[in-house]
Amino acid sequence: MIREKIKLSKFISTALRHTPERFNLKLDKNGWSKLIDLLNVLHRYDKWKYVSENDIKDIIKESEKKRFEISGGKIRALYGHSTSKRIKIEEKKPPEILYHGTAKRFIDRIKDTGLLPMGRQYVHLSTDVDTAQIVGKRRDSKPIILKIKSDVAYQEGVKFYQGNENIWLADKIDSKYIPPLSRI
Ligand code: HQG
Repeated sequence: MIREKIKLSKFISTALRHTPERFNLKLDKNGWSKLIDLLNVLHRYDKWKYVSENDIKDIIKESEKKRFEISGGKIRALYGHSTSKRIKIEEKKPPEILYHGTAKRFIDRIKDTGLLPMGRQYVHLSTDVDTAQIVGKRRDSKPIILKIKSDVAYQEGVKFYQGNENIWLADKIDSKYIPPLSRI
């Protein structure tokens, strides 16, 4: 994807995941904002004056990750939120195993406290090792990939939510669901 589109995608992520109030953008309880409102925010900036609904649709189509969803004149981020008001995502039964890519330096703490949402509203998990590698590489050139026994956690009452095809969310993952806390 070209640089301008990556920048635009990052800007939309900031607005829909982190600081909608900074742009006077209203998100409903499921994280939806009116697409026209987002376009109006973008059009306040010289560099985004040209942006149309189709440009945003192209970004969603061309991105290697499905970060946003458009439906009925509305748009929302599918995961990654850190807004003060928690975004409600539908609960769902997860696949048997999920993965989490992280930095070596976090492993001891994860062993103690389990996986926590940290700066976001949910813990982010991946359906496959490749996706987990990409996530982990943001923080460590040789990330550790943790395997999560999501089926056992789910049976024991841990809630899971689906972000997109490859990304699942959870409130907290206790370390007892992450054995043997080793590399794959
Ligand atoms: C770590 C991006 C210490 C956790 C990505 C991670 C993903 C702990 C970091 C999505 C911990 C939080 C989310 C504990 C967790 N002690 N460290 N108890 N529990 N951590 O960015 O999962 O490209 O909030 O391992 O690709 O890295 O923006 O979460 O390293 O899909 O669309 O604390 O964001 O998506 O970091 O990434 P993050 P994440 P986009």
